Amino acid sequence: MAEPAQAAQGAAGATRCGFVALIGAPNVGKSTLVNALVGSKVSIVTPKVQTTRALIRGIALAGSAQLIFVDTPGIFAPRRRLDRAMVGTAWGSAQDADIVALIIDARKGAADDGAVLDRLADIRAVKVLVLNKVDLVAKPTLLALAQKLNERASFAATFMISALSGDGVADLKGWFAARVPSGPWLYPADQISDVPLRQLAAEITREKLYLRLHQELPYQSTVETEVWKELKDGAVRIEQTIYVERESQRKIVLGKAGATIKAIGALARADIAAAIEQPVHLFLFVKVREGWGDDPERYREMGLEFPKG
Ligand SMILES: Nc1nc2c(ncn2[C@@H]2O[C@H](COP(=O)(O)OP(=O)(O)OP(=O)(O)O)[C@@H](O)[C@H]2O)c(=O)[nH]1
Ligand SMILES: [Mg+2]
Repeated sequence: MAEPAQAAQGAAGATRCGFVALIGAPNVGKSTLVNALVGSKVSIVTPKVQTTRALIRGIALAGSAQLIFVDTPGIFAPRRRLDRAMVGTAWGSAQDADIVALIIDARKGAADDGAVLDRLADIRAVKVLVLNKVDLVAKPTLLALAQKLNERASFAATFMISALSGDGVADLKGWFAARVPSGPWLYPADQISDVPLRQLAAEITREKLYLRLHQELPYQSTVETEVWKELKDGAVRIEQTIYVERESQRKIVLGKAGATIKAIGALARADIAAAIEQPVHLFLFVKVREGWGDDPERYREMGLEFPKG
């Protein structure tokens, strides 16, 4: 009798498996698209730029293919050390992928993407162009944009999708599945992400921080899970620290009589509980850690390489 794992994969040698890196400017919808392709929320999404900081792998099956989608931080002109780490990690994943999908916000056009397009020429992977947010744009504008971008770089195909509504996502996934190389699956059939639960929980809290706080503050904060304790009643006790740069920022995160942190905690707790399918007791602490953006340990916690100099 066949092993269940083999049965799921079909005849030996018939499987495919590959890495698809999604790159593009901040806020174009890369994380929304990874979540849509996986069919589950593995990467956080906010209306703010520079939400994703490290590589998040979302894993999906399509027929006999296992697709490993690599969500990357948006590519932009980096200023701070953290920015450099984020942009560097995005390009690194493009170098390693079998397929690179350049995601463009169709509403904005390609104004921000000149530098990305130039550098794309050095990437050996198969390249596809994905115009996202087509729900916001008229058809003639889309066709003109597709033509312009295809003149700038060599793409194997162009897709027009809405990651938000799901329009065109299944076609895109099918295209990837047909083109990743033959080979064994790298992850168990039921795995949808490589993000450890502690990190996922920290990311969810960071999403709520981004949604709740304004201007520069979200960018000057980071979240770490310090304690993860399974309780006898089946619930989990999670303690997290939100690091900020200054005392004035700590006060804003706490809010009047702790109202802001309470609201962030309530939203995060609900989402973490839904993600891990367990009741959660969430405890948030806010600490000032001046210069955390230059502390190698914080980068290790985020899964980023620490850029020197
Ligand atoms: N209308 C519309 N909005 C979208 C679509 N896809 C994403 N968005 C929105 O665009 C915003 C940014 O989405 P993200 O998925 O966080 O973008 P990202 O490219 O991962 O951004 P960074 O992580 O900052 O690089 C969010 O408010 C999304 O809801 C789409 O197809 N249509
Ligand atoms: Mg993102």
